[in-house]
Amino acid sequence: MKSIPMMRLGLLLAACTLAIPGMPADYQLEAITIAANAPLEVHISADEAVNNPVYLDAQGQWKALKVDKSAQGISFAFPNDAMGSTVMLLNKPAWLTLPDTDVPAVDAASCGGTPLEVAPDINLGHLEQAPRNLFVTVSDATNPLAAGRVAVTINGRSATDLGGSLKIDQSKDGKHADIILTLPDLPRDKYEIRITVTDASPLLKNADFEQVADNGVPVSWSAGAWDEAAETKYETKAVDGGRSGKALMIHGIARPLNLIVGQAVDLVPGETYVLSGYYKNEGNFGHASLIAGGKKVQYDNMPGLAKADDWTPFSWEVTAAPEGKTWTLYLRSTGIGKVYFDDLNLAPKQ
Ligand SMILES: [Ca+2]
Ligand SMILES: [Ca+2]
Repeated sequence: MKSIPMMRLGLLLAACTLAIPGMPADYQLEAITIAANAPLEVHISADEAVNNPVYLDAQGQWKALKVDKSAQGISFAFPNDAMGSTVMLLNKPAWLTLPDTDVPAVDAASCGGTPLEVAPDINLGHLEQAPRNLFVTVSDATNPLAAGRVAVTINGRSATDLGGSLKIDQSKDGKHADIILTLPDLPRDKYEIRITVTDASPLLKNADFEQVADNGVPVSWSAGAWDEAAETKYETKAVDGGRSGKALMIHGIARPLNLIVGQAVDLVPGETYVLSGYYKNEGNFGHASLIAGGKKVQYDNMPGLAKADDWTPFSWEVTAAPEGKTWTLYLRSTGIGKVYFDDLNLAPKQ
């Protein structure tokens, strides 16, 4: 009997992360988060590499950080315009471009030497023989690809655990990569192969809510209410008075209220992420959820936020379900009153 496996090649492409564990040395980033309530002078060892150091100011702009070097070590003052907390790159590589608003794209794909039509999902249909290899070329317009974080699964399991092997040839600027997957011997069956590729930019888009659409809702986010009734009344929009510039306001006015502001996020299955940011809250409501597959695959909730009159940091650790395919991050409220979010960050746990 002939072997007739059917193969489906799914390509998930994601904008991703500032910190990239396991990347090749050429594209390694070390981001430092520093919080300070009072003037602060930071001293570090003279052995640390410092090159084009930058920090994020309270307006969400990357700026040069002034650093003093001496025989005793390296020192710098906490920037005044970072307002309490900042992310710094002491060693900002020349290749890193911030901000980055595009996601990686597939340029070419082939299977066993036969070219495939390029698409996010490629259905190979019924094949006479299991192919021995898959070849995909991907590129990012703005930043290097995170080659060390390319993930390949076959029916939800790691391709390398199943005996496959992965080779990645990255261009000198890092923005193009050939991904060559040599497949293990596969018995006759139906297979889904998923290749996840990320770049070196932050994962959430418009996470500081500075870009606002005509309807008042922050760009890249969609707002609405679940379980809405005739009595439901609410307002969701970007408002002035944020921790930086504008902030997201979710204002519950009349119940029932299950208010959501969501953004699709392209995560790597099984990887653990940290959502962090700042909030203000008129009551004890407001939280975040990570949902995959219409709640069926993953529905994780951050613990509810406490009342807070001033901008207050929060963070939440959550693992993307190994069997997940598409995720949406939701900022939510169920209370009557206002909850505000600003300066969010979503990044793989280091
Ligand atoms: Ca990009
Ligand atoms: Ca802001």
